[in-house]
Amino acid sequence: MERPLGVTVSRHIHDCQTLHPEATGELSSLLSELVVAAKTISAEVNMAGLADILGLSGKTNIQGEAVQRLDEFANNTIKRRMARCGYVCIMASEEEADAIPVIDDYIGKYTLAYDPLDGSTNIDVNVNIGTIFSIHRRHSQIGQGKESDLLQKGRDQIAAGYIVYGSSTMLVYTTGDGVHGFTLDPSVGEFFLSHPNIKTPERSKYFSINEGNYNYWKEETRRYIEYVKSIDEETGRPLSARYIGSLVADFHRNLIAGGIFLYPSDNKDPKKPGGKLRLLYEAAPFAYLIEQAGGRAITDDGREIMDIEPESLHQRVPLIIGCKHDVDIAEKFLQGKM
Ligand code: AFP
Repeated sequence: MERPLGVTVSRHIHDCQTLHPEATGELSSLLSELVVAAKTISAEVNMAGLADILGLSGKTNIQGEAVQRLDEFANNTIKRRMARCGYVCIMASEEEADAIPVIDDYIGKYTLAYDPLDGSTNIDVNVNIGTIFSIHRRHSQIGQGKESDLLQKGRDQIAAGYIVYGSSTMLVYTTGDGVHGFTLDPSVGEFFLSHPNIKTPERSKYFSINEGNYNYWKEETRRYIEYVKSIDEETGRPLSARYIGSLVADFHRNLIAGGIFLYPSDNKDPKKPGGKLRLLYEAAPFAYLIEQAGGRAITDDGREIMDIEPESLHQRVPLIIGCKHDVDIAEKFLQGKM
């Protein structure tokens, strides 16, 4: 029996490029290189449990290669591939303190910020994890990119997306023409379009927050969470609670099924008053995706995530993200207006 002819991610990226007559094809090529990195990481993630079984003293696998921690493997896979792809001038990784230069002969016109394996505490227990990426056009003119090229606000992204390694591997991305999702068919090693033009539901079914932090939250946050848990049939409350602890997985579920995710500021750690999540690698790319899908992303002090000018590579921000209707209500609570 013939297989149906699916739309591959490369075909889709190319078709989106034709919507922009000024495009040179470089962004499409950059995205295609990222797709290859994603497939490589996906294959390794699928072997996660086996690596230990096959490894000798946890150090070498059966081929005599070093068994790396998965997050280190993912970071190196993206770094090495993108540093010589020819389309990037500088990178920043959630795993590395400083900006990452590219190879001198391969300097391009884009910047790449990425979280190679988000949700890494879930790796060892076979729970969904993911890769997140965010792309900007460089500001500086020539040579290696500068850190300032990476410190651009979310509103200026030209592409963003994530790969979720779950019951199947999915890639979801936007270049500003909607949000599109692809599922990896491992039998042919190709991502096929499975979720064209994703729109997040108008209203949330789920709320996602680490309630273990309840006593560290501000009073306004506590009141909002009490509100979503209170019973009111007319407005569909209580919402159901779902929290995986991998932002990629929590975001993906809420994007498709409808939900609001919160990682608010708290007083748990005086060194991290702005919550836990990073602006460049987590909040900004997801804000771009959710806006493209019809939702909204803010901080708990009323700023639009997309409009925040980053001050440093690893800056943290409080994040409230999901269905617009629910983010609007959360905003009122967080500003003490409800
Ligand atoms: P790890 O990569 O250290 O597991 O952190 C994951 C994460 O950055 C994000 O993916 C989760 O939403 C969030 O942290 C979970 O944080 P808590 O464990 O504090 O709830």
